[in-house]
Amino acid sequence: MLDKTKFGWWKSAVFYQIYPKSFLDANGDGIGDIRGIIQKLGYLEKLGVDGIWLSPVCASPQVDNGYDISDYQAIWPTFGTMEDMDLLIREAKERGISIIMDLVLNHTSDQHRWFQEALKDRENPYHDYYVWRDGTPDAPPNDMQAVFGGSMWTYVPHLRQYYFHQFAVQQPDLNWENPVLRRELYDMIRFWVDKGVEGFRLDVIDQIAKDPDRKITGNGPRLHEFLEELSREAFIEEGLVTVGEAWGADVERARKYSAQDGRELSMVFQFEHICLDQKPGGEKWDWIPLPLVRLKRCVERWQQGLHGQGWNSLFMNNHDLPRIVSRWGDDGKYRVESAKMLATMLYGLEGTPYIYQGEELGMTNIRLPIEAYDDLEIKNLYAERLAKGYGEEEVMASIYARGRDNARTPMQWSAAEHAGFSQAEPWLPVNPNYREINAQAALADPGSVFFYYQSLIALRKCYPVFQDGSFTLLEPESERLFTYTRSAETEELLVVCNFTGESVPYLRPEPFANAELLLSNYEPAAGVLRPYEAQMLYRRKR
Ligand code: TEU
Ligand code: CA
Repeated sequence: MLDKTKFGWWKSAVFYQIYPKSFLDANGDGIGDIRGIIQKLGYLEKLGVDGIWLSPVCASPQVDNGYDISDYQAIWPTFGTMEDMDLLIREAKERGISIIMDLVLNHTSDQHRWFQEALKDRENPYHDYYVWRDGTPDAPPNDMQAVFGGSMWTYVPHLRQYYFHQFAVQQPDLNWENPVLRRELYDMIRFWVDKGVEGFRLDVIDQIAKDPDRKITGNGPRLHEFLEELSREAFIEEGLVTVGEAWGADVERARKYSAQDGRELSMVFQFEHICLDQKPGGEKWDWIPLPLVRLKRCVERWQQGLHGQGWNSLFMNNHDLPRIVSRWGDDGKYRVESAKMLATMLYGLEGTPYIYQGEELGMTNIRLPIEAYDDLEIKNLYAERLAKGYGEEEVMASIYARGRDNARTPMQWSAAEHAGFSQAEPWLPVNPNYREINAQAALADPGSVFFYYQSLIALRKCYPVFQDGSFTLLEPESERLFTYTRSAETEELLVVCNFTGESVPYLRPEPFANAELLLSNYEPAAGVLRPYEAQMLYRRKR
């Protein structure tokens, strides 16, 4: 059992991300809820995870599915009550599962009381909780473009000012230069710690030190000063696990974020690896086939760059990303084999792994008619690119491959109607492949992706080399195989992954000729790796 009061307990932990809206609907309104999560704690305990990263459950008008918070200390009624949240925290803890809350500290909803006060007049005490610039209706302060499209500036006529928003118009940025605001945020965090929350995921945390006059959003000048204050004032207990979402992180910055001295965070989500299949000079919607050699070099840099100097998170899925088995595996003939191969590649690495709901079932992307999509980012992209003259087929291809709703279709629990997610029509269509791909079928099949993940999670707790072995990339130039070792003083791991749908000749390095096979997605055959074959081998050095 992990001692979660101790700094660093997360180094041998595996976390599971739940997108509450799509996890399980317990009250039959077609939307997932907290009672639904409580019903599935046994499932998560069986999988063997140590914590749940809960995407936002706080009060929100749901413009960005909860990443637009209107009250940090209230639960969105459709998700349930504060009593439900208290029960979830308690029931999870009884199963050795920590609740890690998603904190959105960069912005609020425009329906938040603070922003409604700020709109009243320039002298209102809450006005300076946000970022304002004087101006005239026809001339925003500069040409910065928001992540979800349009200008980053929105004009408020009665104030004759613009307010700044890196995301949607309904997500005004908070002004972290204001110490009174910062104190309010720290007090709010302590409210959740006092309720038994044992960690936090920090939404776009590298964007809080924005400096719009210099067109800076990520990695602003006071960022690490703010993070150190946040850690000092709010993340007081050394056992609190904190993971920052940092799209702009490189290895050097990540060393600062995750220096294992508690000054800032436990780790960050960096995105360099997951952006490698983005067309150079393009947006996220323009992609290229996975450049495997570049992926291997990227992983090598992050593994070696943080070894003994920081801590990696390990993920390839989340609520903003298409499903990895469709993206870098094969969601057709070799769906199970490739899902297991991708997991093997990830779980042999140094860092804390994060499973995104449904990843443990090998859930796949979906193709919907444009009117069925929910995500504002998809809708804005569709309108923007059609207006720019892109063909509809090309725009839909981008949405099918890269849209966030790929990850947000309801969790597939069984072959029952609506995949057992709800008794009612779900808020977003269920993937039609739920009849074959669902938890009930997986739990009845010893060869399922679920039991493969369960084995990987268990293995990581058995051998110290998973936590502290140094990383060495083998066959760096291979365009088909990703093989590496993790070496500790007395033990060594060899991870072998065939990233292609063809068989590839393969001979194990001599030291591993008689190594113990910890896990594989095939019955191994001498001298060859079958399509998407993965092997995890272990040897004692002496
Ligand atoms: O995401 C940050 C973010 O920039 C992503 O939205 C990403 O840029 C985009 O999805 C590219 O596809 C965080 C949350 O994870 C995301 O769900 C929120 O929409 C966003 O912040 C605003 O809070
Ligand atoms: Ca519900």
